[in-house]
Amino acid sequence: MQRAEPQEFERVLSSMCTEPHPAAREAAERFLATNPGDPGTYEQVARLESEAVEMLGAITGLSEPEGYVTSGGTEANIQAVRIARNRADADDPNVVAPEHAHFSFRKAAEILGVELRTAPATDYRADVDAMAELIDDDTVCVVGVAGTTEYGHVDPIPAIADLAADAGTLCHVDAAWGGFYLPFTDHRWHFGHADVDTLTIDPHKVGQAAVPAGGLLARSADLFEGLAIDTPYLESTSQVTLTGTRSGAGVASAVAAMEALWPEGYREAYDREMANAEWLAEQLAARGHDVVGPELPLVAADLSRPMTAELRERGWRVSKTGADELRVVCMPHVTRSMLRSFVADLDWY
Ligand code: 0PR
Repeated sequence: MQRAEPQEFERVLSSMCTEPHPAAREAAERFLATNPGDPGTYEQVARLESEAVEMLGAITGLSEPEGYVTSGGTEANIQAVRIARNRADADDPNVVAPEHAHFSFRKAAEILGVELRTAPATDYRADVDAMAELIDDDTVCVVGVAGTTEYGHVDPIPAIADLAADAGTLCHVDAAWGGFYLPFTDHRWHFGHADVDTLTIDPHKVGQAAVPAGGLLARSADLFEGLAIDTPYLESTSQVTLTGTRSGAGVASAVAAMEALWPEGYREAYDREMANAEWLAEQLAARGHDVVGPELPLVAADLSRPMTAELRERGWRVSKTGADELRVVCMPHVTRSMLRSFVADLDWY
């Protein structure tokens, strides 16, 4: 059998994953056979997980962070909804989110038997008044997105947190993708800026850790209590995670990446990727395309005709928004010279 190789990143413009930092790659390999799901047995990786949570807390304005390294943003969002559902005493629980909330909330709703109510957005951002209209006595959680999947926009998190507080529900922020960019912007998005209860931030996206390494944080330990399941035969007697055996490689690589990059390396990445996104937006606008953003390093553009198929023929991995716009995610592996040859290919058609 031929040795299989992963894809090259040189034409990947559609992904929210990226080449891991070299230190993250090395740490992942060292911890491949460890299981943070059994902290009594795998003590070193359990300690590393505490370090990961500490560092994620530093990034998100939380001085005594509670949380764990999830399998990704999907698990973190499911667990945030689970926390909210279990904590509330609602007969027919619902979650209120903007329409652009990631599809993982639809999975959460289905699995947990919670109704997902989505409100229309204005200018690609959550419309707080429209969200307010959907809240009732059975609302258990109000969601804001800090770095949307399709456009990279940031919802007005303080206003959403106020809405949640007024309704007596939890406020969850999904910063799965945006969380490692936002510290270098003026946006108000984290625990230190608003009464946020839970937050998703994924090291395996902009954090440059190996896959799988997502992150779920909570303002206080009691929020996790409602998730605890007894694990009688393990040395640790309860578990709050969704999965059992978990990736020690993900945990170790998250710590290694954050130690190497927080904060200066991430700041440099933000500056570089934002400059690339702005450059691409200008190039597309100069060619007469309607461009959305960039608010964070993600550009969406309504090309005069659909070209995704031709671009894919030429090896580009590009994605589309729900409204059929071209969507380019300027991740760390996306260089200016890649974008130059991408634009040259667009001109060719
Ligand atoms: N929340 C937000 C805001 C996201 O953008 C994503 C994923 C998630 C949650 C879920 O995270 P996990 O995929 O880690 O569970 N956003 C990307 C998307 O759905 C994920 C992705 C990553 C897609 C790499 C493609 C790809 O190559 O588009």
